[in-house]
Amino acid sequence: MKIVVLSGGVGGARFVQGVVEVADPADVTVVGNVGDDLEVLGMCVSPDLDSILYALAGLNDERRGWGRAGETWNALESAAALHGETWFRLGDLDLGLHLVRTQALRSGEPLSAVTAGFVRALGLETGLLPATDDRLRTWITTPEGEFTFQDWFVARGHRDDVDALRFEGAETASAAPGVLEAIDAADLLLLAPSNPYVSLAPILAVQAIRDALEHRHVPCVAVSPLIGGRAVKGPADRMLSRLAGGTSPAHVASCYTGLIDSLVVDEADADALDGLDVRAIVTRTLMTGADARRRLAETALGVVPA
Ligand code: FO1
Repeated sequence: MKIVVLSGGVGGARFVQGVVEVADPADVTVVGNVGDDLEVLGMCVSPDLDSILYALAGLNDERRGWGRAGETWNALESAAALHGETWFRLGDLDLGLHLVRTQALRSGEPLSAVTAGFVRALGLETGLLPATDDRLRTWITTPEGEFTFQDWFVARGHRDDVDALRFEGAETASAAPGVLEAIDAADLLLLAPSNPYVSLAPILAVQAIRDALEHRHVPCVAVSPLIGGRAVKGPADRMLSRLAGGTSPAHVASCYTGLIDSLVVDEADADALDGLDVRAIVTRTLMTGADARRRLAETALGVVPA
């Protein structure tokens, strides 16, 4: 069964790990968000693609959710001593990847080709594609002004309420090579339990990807990132309250109108299915460890008979 997963970083990467553990990894293609990408100390950083890459390769820091296990921070400390910028923490192991990517991008290689090179180098069978090779950046409008995604998320600790989002470059962005072909060939489409506004909306803002999902001939299943109406981590619940008017499964599904057939929701939300206009699949969604993430992936895959 061929599967395409649209995913953001941390929570999405954990889910993707579960999917490749219960399906043939070679049959899975992950399309990652690039709206969070930024330049730090001259390095081109793609946090969500990297979280997925590290998770697939088993190099990820499970507890932190981003970056590499066993990381050290010597380069960052050296930069700090020289009054360099350190608000966005790049570890020593992580830096190697950013160096290679930055050189390749500056020499004109597209992000999809650079990412495919990393997948090959790490011996992975799963496809990992950026949503687009074009420049697409998420901007967050708050009562304090408009900020780039990482300024708002990391530097300001996502404390400001969000009034609106803007995906710079999305109007003219094309899907990266392979994305539409993978969607077209898929037997199942999955939306990872990522933040609908800042992780999945930038992918869906690429019109050709949205169109491909709208015109799908196979089931599309989203996994809600909320448990009992609360985010496990991060600002998804606050954003849903403010931008969608609530945190029920119906509010989550309203972010994906016309794009999904089923929503996987936690048992804690089983009593709050009023107004949900897609099929609900109720299970335990907290990915506490390898078993839990595999069970969640199996439930999502269960929509298509084996
Ligand atoms: N998140 C933080 O909260 N603080 C950081 O300093 C930070 C550094 C970082 C470096 C590389 C990387 O791949 C991810 C990093 N993240 C950091 C995570 C990232 O900002 C977000 O989790 C994602 O962009 C949201 O999906």
